[in-house]
Amino acid sequence: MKRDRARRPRNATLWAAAATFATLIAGACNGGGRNPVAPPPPPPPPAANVVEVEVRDSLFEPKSVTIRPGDTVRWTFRGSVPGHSVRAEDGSFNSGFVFDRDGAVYERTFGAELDGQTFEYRCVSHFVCCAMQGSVRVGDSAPPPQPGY
Ligand SMILES: [Cu+2]
Repeated sequence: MKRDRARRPRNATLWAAAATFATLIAGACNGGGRNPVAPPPPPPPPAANVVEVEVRDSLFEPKSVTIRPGDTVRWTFRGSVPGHSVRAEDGSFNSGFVFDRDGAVYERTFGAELDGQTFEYRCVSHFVCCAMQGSVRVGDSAPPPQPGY
């Protein structure tokens, strides 16, 4: 039968050829003889992060932060005079006057959909007198802020 002939070559030459072919195929498939172990899975994406900004009397420190998409910015009051705020120039976020005591916090998460955007913000009380302003750049492709932010 045709099927039997394909399975059992009739002589040693055919067996040798078959063995050589099998070795070549195996080598091609497992990287030339290395142990054929599956590659490790890709590393998980880095966990979302909290980036700290201090709200001091008349300034934000650091003034500008660059974060990864999905990160949260946490503004923490470390001043002595209450009455500060964090208000985005585009209106997308506004803390109100939450910084009424040392350690008071306002947080905002900048999701993946904001990748590549820059958010400039101000303290509404101390923008004119003290240029109390800052910026959040989401992702490395986000443009630099306007001067002063
Ligand atoms: Cu202020």
